[in-house]
Amino acid sequence: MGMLEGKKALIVGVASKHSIASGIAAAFQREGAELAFTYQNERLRERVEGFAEGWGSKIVVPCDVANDSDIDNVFKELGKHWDGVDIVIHSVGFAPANELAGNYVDVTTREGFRIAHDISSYSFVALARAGREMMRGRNGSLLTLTYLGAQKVLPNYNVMGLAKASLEANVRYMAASLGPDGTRVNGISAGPIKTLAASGIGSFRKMLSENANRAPLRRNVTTEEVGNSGAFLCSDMASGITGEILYVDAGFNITAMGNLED
Ligand code: NAD
Ligand code: 0WE
Repeated sequence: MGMLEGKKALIVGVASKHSIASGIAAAFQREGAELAFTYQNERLRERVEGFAEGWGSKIVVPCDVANDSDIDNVFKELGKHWDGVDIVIHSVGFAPANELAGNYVDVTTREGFRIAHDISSYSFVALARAGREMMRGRNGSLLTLTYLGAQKVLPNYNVMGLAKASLEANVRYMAASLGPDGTRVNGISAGPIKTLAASGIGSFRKMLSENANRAPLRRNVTTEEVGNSGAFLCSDMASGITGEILYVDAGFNITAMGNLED
């Protein structure tokens, strides 16, 4: 029997087959979960509907997380299909592109800071509040995706590092708030993966090879590996884990320096 048999999961953040959310969806389907999806805008609608069908789901709802009524509407729509929700996956992050290149102090603006924190961190607690009643008392769990840039300085990650630091604190405050409902809240800090969100980043290829060379496993991680770890964290196998950030990064975060092999 699958690890997520009988669980109903909402997945926010599928944009392509390379999305981390797609790796999560594939693992969740394999483990027996029933799935529902959101898409950010009309441009992504048909694509996400097609993916959903492939994962055996007919529940596909629009949701721009910048919009309060979109967030409320997601759970209204889910209520038409399901009597409750067990899992919410938040795999969304955004900052204006011009803030993700160049010297941090020079390129960071009030508006870019606001947008990065709104889309990448506030949206997680907003989804949790909108879904709270449907999740209560089901041993449910919420999961978000974060990055090492929350904890350590990395070139060009800039204001996204602050937004991810906020998101990781959000995981802890949400875990304390929702614990009495029986709902767990965790994050996965994934190593770098070539997704759409990474495709606009100059020198991402170089980052990937530097990462692989320094990581204890001497390689990068895949969306499948992040999906499998997500399935564990959202399953009853992880019933004692909440407020935690789990690194799924081939061990990169434990190192202080690259290995000295050429
Ligand atoms: P992706 O581009 O496939 O996914 C990002 C998603 O965010 C897209 O589906 C996009 O539609 C959605 N999104 C952005 N703004 C939104 C809005 N206003 N409303 C609704 N949805 C919105 O890229 P990904 O790498 O799969 O990113 C998923 C998560 O993983 C992000 O939080 C990212 O920060 C995190 N992450 C990525 C990496 C990496 O190297 N790719 C590493 C660690 C963490
Ligand atoms: O969290 C991320 C991606 C964040 C992201 C990416 C974009 C590109 C397109 C947020 N907003 C935008 N806005 C856009 O317009 N990652 C962990 C992947 C990533 O992004 C980086 C990285 C890594 C790794 C940006 C700079 C440096 C390293």
